[in-house]
Amino acid sequence: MTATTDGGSGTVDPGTTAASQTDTATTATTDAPDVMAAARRATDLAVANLLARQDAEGWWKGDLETNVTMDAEDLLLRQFLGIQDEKTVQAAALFIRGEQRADGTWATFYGGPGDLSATVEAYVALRLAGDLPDEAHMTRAATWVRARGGIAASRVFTRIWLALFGWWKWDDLPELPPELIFFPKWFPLNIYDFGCWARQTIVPLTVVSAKRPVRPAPFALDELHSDPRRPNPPKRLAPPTSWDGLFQRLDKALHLYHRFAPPLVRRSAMKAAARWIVERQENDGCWGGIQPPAVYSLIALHLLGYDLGHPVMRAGLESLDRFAVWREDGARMVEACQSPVWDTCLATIALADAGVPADDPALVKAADWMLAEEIVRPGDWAVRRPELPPGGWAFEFSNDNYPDIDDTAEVILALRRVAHPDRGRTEGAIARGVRWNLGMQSKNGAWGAFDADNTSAFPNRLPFCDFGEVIDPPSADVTAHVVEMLAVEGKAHHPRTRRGITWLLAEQEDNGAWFGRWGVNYVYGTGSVVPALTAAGLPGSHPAIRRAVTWLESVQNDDGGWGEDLRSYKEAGWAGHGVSTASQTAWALLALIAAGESESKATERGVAWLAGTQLPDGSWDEPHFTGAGFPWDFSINYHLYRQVFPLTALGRYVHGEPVFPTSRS
Ligand code: R01
Repeated sequence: MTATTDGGSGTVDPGTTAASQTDTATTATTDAPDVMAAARRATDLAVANLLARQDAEGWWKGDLETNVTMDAEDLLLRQFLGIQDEKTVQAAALFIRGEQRADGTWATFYGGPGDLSATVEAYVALRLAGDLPDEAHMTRAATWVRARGGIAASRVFTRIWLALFGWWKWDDLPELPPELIFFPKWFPLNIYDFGCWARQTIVPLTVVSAKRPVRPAPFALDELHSDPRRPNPPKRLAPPTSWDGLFQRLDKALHLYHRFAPPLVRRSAMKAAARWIVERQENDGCWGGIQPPAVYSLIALHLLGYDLGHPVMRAGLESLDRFAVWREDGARMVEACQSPVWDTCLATIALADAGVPADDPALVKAADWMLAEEIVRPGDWAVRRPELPPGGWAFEFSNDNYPDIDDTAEVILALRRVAHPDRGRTEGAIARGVRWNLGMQSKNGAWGAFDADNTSAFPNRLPFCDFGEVIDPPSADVTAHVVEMLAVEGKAHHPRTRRGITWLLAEQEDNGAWFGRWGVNYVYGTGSVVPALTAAGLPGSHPAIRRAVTWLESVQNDDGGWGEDLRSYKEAGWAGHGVSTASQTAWALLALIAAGESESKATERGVAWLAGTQLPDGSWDEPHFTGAGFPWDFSINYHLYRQVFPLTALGRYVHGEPVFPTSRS
């Protein structure tokens, strides 16, 4: 039996996923007692597997797999600074070569289409590592790139990297001046209008693109232009009355400004940007716990005169090495960021809901570690909420400037499941986290990931911002996690919780699902919202929940599992459709169980799929990417999702709804 991949509309081509399908045949006709027995066995195996993966310090962390632009940009940075060493370069090249597909391209997620920017960057990285343009794998890549419009058609970030080496003209890139740093926080396009990940990337890039450095490369790249004599064919401007046309003309004005900017203003803008960047370096040397800002901050500071021996630079460069995962085959993979807090709270929830006692040493140790990770000082979020006292959690090891609302909600839900001996300490941390999350509610009643009211339409309009998300508006998945947490904290009737619920109910799609901003996709959104609504007291019979159940049942695969292809972010027909995966099956089950459907046929078949696809060591395989960094543009395979979510779903199937030993509700 194979999974349903037909999106149910004429626009999809199920044939294109055939190659990536895994054969996970399970029986759909098992009796309920057998399913329960299989679920118990699977739960015990999965608990043992997860417990064995806990670090001695109490945290869990799965690899965070993204795509080869991370690895390529890491090599390009080393080349630019002149600090490349042969071992690193060759290990990275080994990884990049291993990710290339038969058609010569690189994708940004498993089974995805070739991505022009990723293919250009990977190709250049391999050339830096010594691969020659006439080798078969390189020719295949270059031919494909030329057919797709060449370098000129790649994203702005890719062309900035190429400009650093003289492979692209700085003047042929959109402008974003460093004077942006002077815009007050009420002015359109001030840096706090950008989502925090984009803000941290853009501030150093304004410095780099004002400096326009060129460090000539050891080879030319003509083979990546569709027409090497005209590397940048002119594009037609949109009419001046359209948003696109308006911002294209703004960009022309900014190019003019680049030539005539008063040197004094420029110099003080550069200085302000440098100060802003240095102030945001974390104790472990990184920036925001994510790789791209670190890479661009190091280049910007270097251009502003920080030599490689400067403590800021030294710590920054050392922090980059910690993003590298060395694999058994000698390949070196660069993580975009690391997820220890997120993985630890999700693992704690999974183990507790699977019946591990609340005072088990493993859970107490995890709680101890999470308590020590609490962030007790203000960060960039305070620009919009200056009166709000701090108290929350970030996703990564070191990211004190950017706690996020999602992690804070889930950490509280995890801490509530543990009987930590220091009750006062736990209560204090939870109380501060609840207060912080309540205060971070956006005007519309919902919650974004890092900031309140980060909803300006302008950043996305800039020609500079042609990749990913650059703002952080409220989403259904984050809002659901906050609502669930507030309900468990006895605040289901708090006016802010009620506004969140109202927003969620209004946000439900016509088909009964909710959009998944940080997980793929409607299965994640629906799997987050339904348990939140029922935790807040909505009965399983509520029409919104009935419609969600009907939708989930309508997209269940023939094999009993659920899966959703990343193309659901682009084509409506793919909503809820794709090869069954462990994490997505678990999300659907979490919704069904919360809706009171534990004994339904759909739930039983889903549980049977999980039990039937579990590996002998208690884990699951999951090559498909089910995490979203930016919908479609930047996808994440969280390597622990395949473990924590199935275990949570199985645990709730076996033991019923979660228990909160210390809850006040
Ligand atoms: C990136 C980039 O690499 C990147 C890396 C990580 C994130 C955002 C949010 C969270 C927290 C975790 C990681 N939660 C809300 C998620 C919960 C599941 C975002 C981006 C790429 C390009 C640019 C990330 Br430009 C900037 C950063």
